[in-house]
Amino acid sequence: MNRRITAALLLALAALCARADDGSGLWLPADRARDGMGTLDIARAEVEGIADVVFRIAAGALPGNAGPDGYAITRQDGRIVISAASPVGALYGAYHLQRLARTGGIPVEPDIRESPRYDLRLLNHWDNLDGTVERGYAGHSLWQWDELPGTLSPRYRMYARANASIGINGTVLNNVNATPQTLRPDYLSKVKALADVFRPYGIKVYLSVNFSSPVLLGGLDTSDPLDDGVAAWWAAKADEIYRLVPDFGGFVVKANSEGQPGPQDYGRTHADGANMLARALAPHGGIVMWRAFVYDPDSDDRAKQAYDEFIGLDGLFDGNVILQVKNGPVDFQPREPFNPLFGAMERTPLMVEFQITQEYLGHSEQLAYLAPLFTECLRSDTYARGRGSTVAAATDGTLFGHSPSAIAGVANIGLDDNWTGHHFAQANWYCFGRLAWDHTLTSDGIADEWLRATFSDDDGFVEPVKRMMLSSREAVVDYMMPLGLHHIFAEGHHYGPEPWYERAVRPDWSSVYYHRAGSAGIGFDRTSSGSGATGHYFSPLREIYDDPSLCPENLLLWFHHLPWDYRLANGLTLWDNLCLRYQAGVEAAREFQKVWDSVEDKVDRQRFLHVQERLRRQARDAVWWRDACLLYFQTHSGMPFPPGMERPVYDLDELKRIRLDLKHHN
Ligand code: BDP
Repeated sequence: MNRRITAALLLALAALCARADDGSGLWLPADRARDGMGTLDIARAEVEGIADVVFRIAAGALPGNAGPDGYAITRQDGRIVISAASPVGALYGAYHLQRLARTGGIPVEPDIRESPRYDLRLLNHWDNLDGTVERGYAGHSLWQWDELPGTLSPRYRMYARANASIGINGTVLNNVNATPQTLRPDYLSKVKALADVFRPYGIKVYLSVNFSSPVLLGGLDTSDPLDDGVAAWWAAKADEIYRLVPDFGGFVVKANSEGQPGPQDYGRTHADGANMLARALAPHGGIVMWRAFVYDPDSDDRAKQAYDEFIGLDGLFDGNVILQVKNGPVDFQPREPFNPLFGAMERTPLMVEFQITQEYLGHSEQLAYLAPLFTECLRSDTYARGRGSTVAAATDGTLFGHSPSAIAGVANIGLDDNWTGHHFAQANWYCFGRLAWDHTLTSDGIADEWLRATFSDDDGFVEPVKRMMLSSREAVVDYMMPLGLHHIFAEGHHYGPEPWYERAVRPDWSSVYYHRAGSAGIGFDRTSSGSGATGHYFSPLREIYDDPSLCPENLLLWFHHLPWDYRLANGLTLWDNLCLRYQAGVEAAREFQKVWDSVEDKVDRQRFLHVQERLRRQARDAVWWRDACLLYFQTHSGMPFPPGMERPVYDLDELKRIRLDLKHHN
């Protein structure tokens, strides 16, 4: 081949490669730190080339009560000074500086003082020891259990770095549906190896434990929390763990929930179970995060169960127990009201559990930026102590004074090159960390930061794409389950619609249990004349939720069963409103495609095509959702589609035959 042509080809190839990005770098610049470095050296490496920085670490380096993670960034004699009480605080300061450099620049005279709102900012991995991930949509588990502890994947340190850069300081390595094997000595040595990699980044490891471990692993004949032998078994196990991992964080426990064992198997309470484990960890400074995700097939309303089971236990938990409560009373739906346990258990520390992995929001196929969902919950006013008693205040220690305060997010991270499957799902990992650090940050501000650091600092890219992100969660709500509808997903995979699903093994796993559509109307009556769940909220919320004319429309069918011709504020019937919301969702998803195409020349080819392909699917699946739900609900309402609504393109029977390939979705 002619040399000049070869050279030209090579140049073209190089240009193409430069425009390719697999997303593995996340929001971070190239890593200058190396394996084996201590925290302060990492901090130095992170700011190398960014500014002339001096670190000042001293117990009293910061005014007031900034805590070990706080930092200040100022300038003195021309140099940037990062002051902190601990090396980890300095590292957070370094990441702050790095973020500024990537998102608009470091101010000439910085006067930054930061300390996190929550003490413990945790990811929960639902990773199994066999490498699968429950509700994971980004490939297999990051943890290579077979190779540990001998081989350390380079991704472990990258993972720690990414987390530290957004303030996450703890990780629960394994699934809440925990196998007892995790606590075997060989697995504990693997856990130690991971903890050693994470430690310089300020990240502690935690484990989910199976409550029956004394029987299943220890060979005891009971796991009764009030049995001395059982308590001794756990105490010895805790000693063994702390010998390997002196800064081990503690346990997460899913007990008496979805078939998992727990103290109720022995006629004991959640408090009995949690306290027994807490006493095993207390001498070492560890904590128990006891989950409140419980529901019973016999209960008349799944949304009431956690409250009913836990409210009477307030004040009975040991000081190192935190109750880990999902944001809503059912299960990570696209929209739920906040869980009424928040604010209601004054004498027990509660933490919010969010789900970052989009089990119910389109997996890693669909773009749904979750900061609006997270902030909606955190800023909801519980009215526990009058106005301003937000979920955030009730959990961050300010309202009731509990410490440590904590928050958790179920991770969306896997072995995929880009970590999270969808490039935009990285933003959900990112925004969870940022909000755990400071829940007063805005969805807009976080999206802005993330886009600039991850894609491009060009306003022509950032502005339209940010608008798309900010409207994406509401779009998903609209085309999946608007007006307070919830849990009308297909059996098994929770990706597509199946509002006609009624033959579940338990009624509360079917869709009809939740929407209750019939000729008389649609929605779940949770008012004082229905299941009474509205009574779990403080006044004035209970009255507001109880009255359909006061209830926020976006929660209407969560709390009310209403006739199809019920009139909403806009004067249109409930049926017409439902139709138009579904339609609006479809239109929004189509708009995302146009927005993305409009920034084609501002994004590298690889990520552009990847996102373009996913958005195409999102628009298609939005139509699937709209048609499935509306055609099915129409069999109950018997009402025509409103004139302005686009007509369904599918037949109901055709949609009922769809079976998804679960390999990609579960
Ligand atoms: C549900 C998931 C299930 C989890 C459960 C939990 O479908 O896989 O095990 O939550 O949080 O949303 O325990």
